[in-house]
Amino acid sequence: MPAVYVLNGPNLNLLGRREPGVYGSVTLDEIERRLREEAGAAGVEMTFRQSNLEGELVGWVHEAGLKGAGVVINAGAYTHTSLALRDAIAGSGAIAVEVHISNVYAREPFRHKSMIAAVCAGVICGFGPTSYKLGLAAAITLLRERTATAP
Ligand code: CA2
Repeated sequence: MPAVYVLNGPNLNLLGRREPGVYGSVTLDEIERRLREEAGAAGVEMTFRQSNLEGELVGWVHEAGLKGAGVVINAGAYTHTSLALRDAIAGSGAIAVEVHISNVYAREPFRHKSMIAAVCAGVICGFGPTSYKLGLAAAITLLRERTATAP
């Protein structure tokens, strides 16, 4: 059964409780619930985690890679700063999809640069919680393509 890790970075535990004007009113628990429905319907095993610690996220990327799982990652502010996460994604061999709730390109210039985008298969941003659903669908599609073309 294909597996996908959905990883969330710093402060995303505050979703739906603070700054609703920027990030909306849907909580991270509700995003997890919606994704579990999607993953279940697709026959995919989903692991959903959040951490405010860079090293913990790095460890989970390694874990996903060792299991041959895909990764959907909203790295939060670490997106723009973390060489460690970039190296972890590149080194893990995992198929990774970067997602963001907000349209980072419509925001401050410091959010226009992603440290991890180049080592991800692609980036989805600006669709609110739907970014996660699109990211999961992309990761599942890529995992299935990889399996279909494996020697
Ligand atoms: O739009 C996204 O998903 C972001 O990854 C969210 C990050 C931000 O640093 C990125 O540039 C874009 C921030 C996550 C913090 O989430 C909060 C939610 C509610 C209240 C405060 C922070």
